[in-house]
Amino acid sequence: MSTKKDNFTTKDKKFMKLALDLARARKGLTGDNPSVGCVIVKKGEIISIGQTGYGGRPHAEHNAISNCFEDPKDSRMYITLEPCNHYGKTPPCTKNIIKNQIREVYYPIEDIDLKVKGKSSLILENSNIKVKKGLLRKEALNLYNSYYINRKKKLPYVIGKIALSKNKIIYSDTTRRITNKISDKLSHYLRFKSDGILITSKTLNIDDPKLNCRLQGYTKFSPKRIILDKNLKINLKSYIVKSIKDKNTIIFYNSNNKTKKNFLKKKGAFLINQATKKNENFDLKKILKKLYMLGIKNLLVEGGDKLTKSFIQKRMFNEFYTFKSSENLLKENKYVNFTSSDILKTKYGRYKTNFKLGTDKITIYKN
Ligand code: AOF
Ligand code: ZN
Repeated sequence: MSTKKDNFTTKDKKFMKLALDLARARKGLTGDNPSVGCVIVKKGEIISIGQTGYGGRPHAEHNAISNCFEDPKDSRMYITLEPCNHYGKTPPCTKNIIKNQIREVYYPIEDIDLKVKGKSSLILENSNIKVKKGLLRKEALNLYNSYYINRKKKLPYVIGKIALSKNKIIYSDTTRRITNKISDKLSHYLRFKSDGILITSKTLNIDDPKLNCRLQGYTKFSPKRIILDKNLKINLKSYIVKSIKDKNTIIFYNSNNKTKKNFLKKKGAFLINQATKKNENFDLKKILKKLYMLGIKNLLVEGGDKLTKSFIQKRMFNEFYTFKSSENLLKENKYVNFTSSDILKTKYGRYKTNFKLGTDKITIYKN
């Protein structure tokens, strides 16, 4: 049965939705490559599924074809993105599709990569394969928003996150924990989906954070740690410094402190001497450009108040999460307020979603 509007059947939508779910699940874990999902259907039954491999290869179509439990000859393939048609690090998926005599190929949108864009349908149709485009297009565009930002702007997709109490305190030296354990799981999920996590040396020295992903079994997906440390004030006894190895830590600095530089380099940190104007902080846009070049396609910013504000003011977060507890924190001893509530509304007021995790309220603002 096809719906009037778009000529796709309910079943088509179901299969493409599954392919999109597969792609979404692998999102953030495919490096330079977009995460693609693929479902192969024969006589109305699913005979295989596939996702882009960790790090970006093999491609989803290759994985799906290899995993078929029936000959894919005369089957229909649902892919979340135009299949590639070029020799990159892997051979063209179109060739694999033709070789396996797949009869019909459905994909919602074209690839933005100019090596690929718009050429696949002709290649497939020349081999008598029926191609249908546009199925769940809106959902696919939404999924590949970060890929488009990466490729078009040469910038990482940036997610910001802050935890605050009901009375908007983000740090108190009397109570360290602000939000609950379920919220913790979501923040670690955000780390799992990111290639890099950015903080300042000021936050590092106050909090001594671990910055890793502590979802059980997923620690190996912890993001690279990126520290903004203009004057190389990083505490050498901190957890982050102690756990530096194999360039898992990128430090931006602008200082002549040779002893500290050599110490950090020897430990295995990746040091970047980033010029700044006198008495000014780093140009965040330049930092993001460098990070993109270094392979950071999805960046999580777990800033303090100041860094977060700079990102909000420049609308440099693509998404921003607030994790708000239902409890007030005492304004005693040392504490830090979140000072960006108003500016957040003016800069990001248009698109936001709310939901509850236990008694915590999560709000996602979108650019
Ligand atoms: C697909 N399926 O799962 C993905 C695709 O260097 P290569 O061979 O890996 O090619 C990289 C390009 O392939 C990448 O820039 C993007 O255009 C496309 N990604 N294509 O058919 C996939 N991830
Ligand atoms: Zn491919």
